[in-house]
Amino acid sequence: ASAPDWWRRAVIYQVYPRSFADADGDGTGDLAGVRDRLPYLAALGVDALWFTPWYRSPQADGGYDVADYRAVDPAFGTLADAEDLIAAALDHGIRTIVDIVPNHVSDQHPWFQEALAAPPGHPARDRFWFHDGKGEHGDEPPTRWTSSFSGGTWTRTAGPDGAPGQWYLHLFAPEQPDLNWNHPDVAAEHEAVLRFWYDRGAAGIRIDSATMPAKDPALPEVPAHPEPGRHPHMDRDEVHDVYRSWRKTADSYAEPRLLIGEVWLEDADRFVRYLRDDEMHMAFNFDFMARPWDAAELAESIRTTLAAHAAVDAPPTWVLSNHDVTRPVTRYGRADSSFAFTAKRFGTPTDLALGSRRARAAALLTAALPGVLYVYQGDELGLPEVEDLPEGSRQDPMHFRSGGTDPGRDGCRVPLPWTATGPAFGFNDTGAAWLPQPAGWGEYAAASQADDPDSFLNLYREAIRLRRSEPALRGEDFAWIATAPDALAFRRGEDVACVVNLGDAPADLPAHTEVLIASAPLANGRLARDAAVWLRT
Ligand code: TEU
Repeated sequence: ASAPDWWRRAVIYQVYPRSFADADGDGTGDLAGVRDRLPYLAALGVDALWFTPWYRSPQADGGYDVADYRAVDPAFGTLADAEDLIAAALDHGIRTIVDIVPNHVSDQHPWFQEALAAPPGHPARDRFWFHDGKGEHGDEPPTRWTSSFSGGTWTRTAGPDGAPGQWYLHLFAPEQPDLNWNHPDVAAEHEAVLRFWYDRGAAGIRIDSATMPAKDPALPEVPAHPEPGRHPHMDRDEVHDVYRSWRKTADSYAEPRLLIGEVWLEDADRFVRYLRDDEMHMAFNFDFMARPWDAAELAESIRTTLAAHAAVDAPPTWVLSNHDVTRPVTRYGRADSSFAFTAKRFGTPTDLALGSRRARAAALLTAALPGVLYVYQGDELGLPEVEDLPEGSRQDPMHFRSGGTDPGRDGCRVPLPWTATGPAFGFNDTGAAWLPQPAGWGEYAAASQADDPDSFLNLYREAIRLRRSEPALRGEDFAWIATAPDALAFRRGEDVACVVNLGDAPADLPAHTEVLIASAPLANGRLARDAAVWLRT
C-alpha cells in the first residue's frame, strides 16, 4: 500500500457523509459515524475514501456550496474530527481524498458577502462575475446561458438603495456564485486550501465540475457549434493552467498527492487532455456509466476507454454510480434501457430483480477491468434508488429548479441501512433521518447480508479480495476473447478470464479449471443471462 503509484489499481469508496452513519443521532450522518465504521470499510477492502464536501456550508447543494474550506460543517463534526478520521483511516491502510470545488463558493462565503455589500466596480466584486444587465433598464441577464440545474445562470442583486442592481453568474444554483479565475486571489486562495488539507494528511483531491472554472470574459452567447477549447464556459483551454499549477503543489509532497477530475465530456480526446502527465492523475469515466445494458455498447465503451488512457499512460476508471445519478440496480432494471445519467424520470417502470442481477454482473465486470474501481456508498449493498420520497422531504436544488419535473438526486442519497431492524435501520440510535428510509430498507442492511455468502455485500468483498490477490488482475494485460455475440469476454494476464452474458440465452464458457467468483450460479456449466463470472483458465 505504500507504492508511490498506489492509486493506479486502487478501489476508491465514495462517502456521502450526510447519509453514511450518524453517531450523534441528529438525523445527519457525521465524521464520527464514519470513524466507527472503518472496520467495515477495511473488511470491504477499499484503498481510499473520497468524501463529498464536509466543509462549513449552508447545504444549499449538499455541501457543494462551501462557505469556509478551513472548517468542518458543525453537522458533520469539527476540524479535529476530520484530522482524527484521516489518521484512524490510515491505521486501517485507507487513504483520504477530499473534494475541492473550484468553480463556485456559497453565497454565504465571506468573499461573496463582501462583494454584495460593495458598489458596482468595486474590486471586491472582481472575484466573481458581476455584470450589468442588458436592455434599457438592465433587466435582462448578460447572457442566455443555461444552468446545469435548469433555468438561467444569472441572478440580479439589489443596488445600494434597494433598486435592482447588477447580475452575478452561477452555472449551478443562485446560492453558488461562480468564481472569477482571472483574479489572482482566487488561485492563491485555492493553493492555500489545498496545502491546508494536504498538510492534514489528505492523500488527494477530487476536483468538482473540473471543466467549468474558466470563462470567456467577453461573455458571448454559446454558439451552435463551439470550437473545441473556446466554449464560453466549458472545457476552455486555459482551465488546464489551473490543474498544471495544482499538480506542481501535489508533486511537492514527499508522497505526491493525487488529482482526480470530475471531467464530464463526451469527446475522448478532450477528456484525456486533463490526464496529461503534468495535470490530473485520473478522471471519472462517465461514458461507461451512461451506456445501456447492451453488449455492443459496453464493449465499445471499454475499447475506447482503454485505448484513450493507454495513449496518455493514465489509469482508466470504472464508475457505476455516484451521488448525482440513479442507483445501478434501478437503472439496469429499466426495460427501456435509456438510463443515461441525466435521464431521471418519475414513474419509469423498473424490474428491481432484473436490475439487481445486472448490477451484480456489472460489479464483476468493472472490478475485472484494468484500472481504478470506484464504489459509491450503498452500491455494495445493492441499494435501489428511492423513487417515491415524499415531496416535502426532498432537498435537491436540481429538483426544485426544474419546477419539480426532474426527481433530482435525493433518491440515491437516502441514509444507509446498517441493521435489519431498529431505529433508522442502524443509521443512528434515535430514528431520525434527514431523508426518510423506505420500509424494507432493512433487507439491504450490512448486518442482514454479512453472513450470507450469496449477498451483494459478499460479492463485492470477494471481488475486491480477488482483485488484490490475483496477480493477473493486478496487472494491466487485457485481451478480448471471442464468445457468443451477446457476451463480453476477456482475458486478464496469463490465467484469469471474465465473461459477462448480456444476451437472452445461457452462454457457454471458455475452457477453465476453476470458477473464481460468479454473480449468479452456473447451470450445467453455462452462464445465465445477466450474469458474470471470473474463471481460472
Ligand atoms: O456535479 C457537476 C455536474 O456536472 C452536475 O451538474 C451534474 O450534471 C448533475 O449532478 C447530474 O445529475 C458536481 C457535483 O457532483 C454535484 O453534486 C454538484 O451539485 C455540482 O457539481 C455543483 O457543485
